[in-house]
Amino acid sequence: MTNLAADHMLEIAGQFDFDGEIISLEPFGCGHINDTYLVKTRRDGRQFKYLLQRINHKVFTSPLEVVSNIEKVTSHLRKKIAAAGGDPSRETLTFIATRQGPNFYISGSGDFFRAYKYIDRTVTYQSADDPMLFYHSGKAFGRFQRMLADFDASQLYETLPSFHDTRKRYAALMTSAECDIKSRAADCERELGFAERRRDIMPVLLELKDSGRIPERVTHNDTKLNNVMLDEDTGEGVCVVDLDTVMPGLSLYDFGGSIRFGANTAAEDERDLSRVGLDLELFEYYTRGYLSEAGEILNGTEKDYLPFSALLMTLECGMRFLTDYLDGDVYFKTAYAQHNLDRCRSQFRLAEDMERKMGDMRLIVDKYR
Ligand code: GN1
Ligand code: MG
Repeated sequence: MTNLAADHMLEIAGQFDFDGEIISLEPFGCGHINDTYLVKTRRDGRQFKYLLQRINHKVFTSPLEVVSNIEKVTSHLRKKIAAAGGDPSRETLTFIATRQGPNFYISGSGDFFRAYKYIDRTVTYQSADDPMLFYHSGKAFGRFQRMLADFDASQLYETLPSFHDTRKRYAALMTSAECDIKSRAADCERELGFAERRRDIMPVLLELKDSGRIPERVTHNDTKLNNVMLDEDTGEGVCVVDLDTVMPGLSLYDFGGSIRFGANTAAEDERDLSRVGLDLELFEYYTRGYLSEAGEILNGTEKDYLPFSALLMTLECGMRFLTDYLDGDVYFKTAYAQHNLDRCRSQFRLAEDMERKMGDMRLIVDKYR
């Protein structure tokens, strides 16, 4: 961050009702969409930490609706956590209001900011080197799902319409390939063919929802391992974060999304495809943790489709990266020219491995359902 940008951010941070005087402000985390900063303050010799975020309003075109969804969901969670004897200020997100009152600030340039209390003594991981960490993330997302099971999904805005509509994601990919505005489609013939051969499975979860076999729920929709804060000493799940995409959705989006990111033997953007694959041990740890919390609220069809959801969410993510590559990298942050194409290739390799291991995944789910 340049000094000028730092000055600007300090001015923005000054709008929020943080406790004490700001002593530092640093870029934080590694999200692909929003910009996050860690703010430290001091009062009477005590230090406090906060997260300040700029919401990407090209992606979230109605940031007020995003904030409203999070207010409703966290206040529901707060009650549930307190009733269970937990600590709501640690186990769910707490907004820090602006000095004017609302939980957001719109800067002169039209940028949209909000701030949260930082959750102390927790850590996040990009990969589960110890499978128990993944078990604990499964428990945390399972508990999140269970605590929201009685929340009326129709109270929430659909802030990113059709976010996990895999039929539309597939159609969008084909449109981008046809328009080919960056003349990149020729580099991706193999990847486009890979998606095309799987066209028939795109509507499977949507059809289950439409026929009433699986219910619409309140879901997180971006259940990456790095979106759960784990206790730095015990490794246990403390708080599910990044609630921007909380919307009506399917439990299977959340389970599948977690497996896609966390049970991969390599990183999401690994270029050496021989390293990419589904780690069945990690799959088992997550499934065990997740079902120990969410098992009682899921119906039989939801459980039947857990392994399939991992495949479909991985395909979806690969298609989204490929679409963005074809469109000229306008959605996801990228670190180099072919980053989105590499991400797509890696996701498709993982999807292929999941297809091979579908039977093994089913046997594992059967042990814990
Ligand atoms: C984005 O910003 P981040 O990293 O939390 C994306 C997710 C993708 C993910 C892929 C709003 O999440 O849907 O699965 O990248 N978020 C949005 O890593 O599109
Ligand atoms: Mg995130």
